Amino acid sequence: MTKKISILGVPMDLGQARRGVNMGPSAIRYADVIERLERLGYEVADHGDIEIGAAERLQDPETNMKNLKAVADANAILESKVNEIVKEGDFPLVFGGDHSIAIGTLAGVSKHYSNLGVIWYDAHGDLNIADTSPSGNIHGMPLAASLGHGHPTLTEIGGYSPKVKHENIVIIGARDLDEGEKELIKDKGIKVYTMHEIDRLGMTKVMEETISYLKDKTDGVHLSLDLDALDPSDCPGVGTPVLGGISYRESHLAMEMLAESGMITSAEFVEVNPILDERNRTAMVAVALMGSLFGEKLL
Ligand code: B3U
Ligand code: MN
Ligand code: MN
Repeated sequence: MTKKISILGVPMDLGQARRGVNMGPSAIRYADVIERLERLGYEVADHGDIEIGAAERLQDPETNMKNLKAVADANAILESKVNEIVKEGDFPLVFGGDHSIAIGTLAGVSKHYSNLGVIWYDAHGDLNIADTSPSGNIHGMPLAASLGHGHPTLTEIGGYSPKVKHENIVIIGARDLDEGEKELIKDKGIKVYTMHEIDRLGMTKVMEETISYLKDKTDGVHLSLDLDALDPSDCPGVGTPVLGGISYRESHLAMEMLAESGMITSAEFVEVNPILDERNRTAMVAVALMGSLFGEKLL
C-alpha cells in the first residue's frame, strides 16, 4: 500500500431522502481521522470537500430517479478529482455523503486498472435501476450503475462503462435486497455473503474466501464501506438502519485481514449521518475501521 493518502469529502445527501448525511465528512474529520492515519506513518493530504450544487428535490418525472442531474453532476466532479489522486500515485480515501457517490469514486479509480475488484460492505445490494427501485433514491443504485446497468446519465460518468465486472465484486453484509436485485444477483452469479453466511462461516472464513476470490483476477481492489453494514447498535447514525448487522468486532477483523492482504488500493466510507447519530459514534466507528484498514495493531 502506498504511504500517501489523499482524503476527499463529498457532502452529498441528494441520493436519498433523509437530511444530515451531507455532514458525514465533517463528522469523520471531527473524529480525528487525519491524526489517526498520520500516527500509522502515512502522509495524509486533505483535499477538502467537493461542492454539491443546490438541487430542487425533484423526482425526475421521466426516470423515477430523485435529483438525477444534481447527483450526476457531483459524481462527474468527484470522478475527475479521484482520477487526479490516483494519477499522483496516492491512495484515494473518500468520505460520504450518501452511497450514490460510489459512482464517481469508481469512475475515477477504475480507468487505472484493467480488472478492478470491488468489496461492497453493505446491508443493501445497491443494485437497483430506476425500474426496480422502490424509492427512486440513487443511493440504492451505485453498484448497478458501476456494472453498467441503468440510466446512461449514471452509467456513462467518466465517459466509459462498465467500471467493474460482475465476477470482480463481492458483497458482504447483505440483509435487505429488493426483488430486482435478487434477480440480478442470481442471473449474473454475483458473489454475496449475506448475514446468513457470515453467521454460518464466521467472518474469518468470509474474508479468507473474499480475498482469494479477488486476489488473482484483479489488479486493484476498491473497498466501498456503507456504515449501515454494521449493526445499528454499533452504528446508529445511518439513514436506513437494518437490524441484525455485522458487529464492530467482526468489522475490525475484516479490515485487519484486508490490511494483511495488501490488496486494497482505494476506499470510501459512506452514509454517516451525524444528525441521526449518538455522540458521533458512527463516525468514530468509521475512523476506527480506517485505522485497522491501514494497519493499526494493538501490539
Ligand atoms: N434497496 C432500497 C433501500 C436502500 C438501498 N440503499 C440504502 N437503502 N441505503 C432502495 O431504496 O433502493
Ligand atoms: Mn449502500
Ligand atoms: Mn446500505
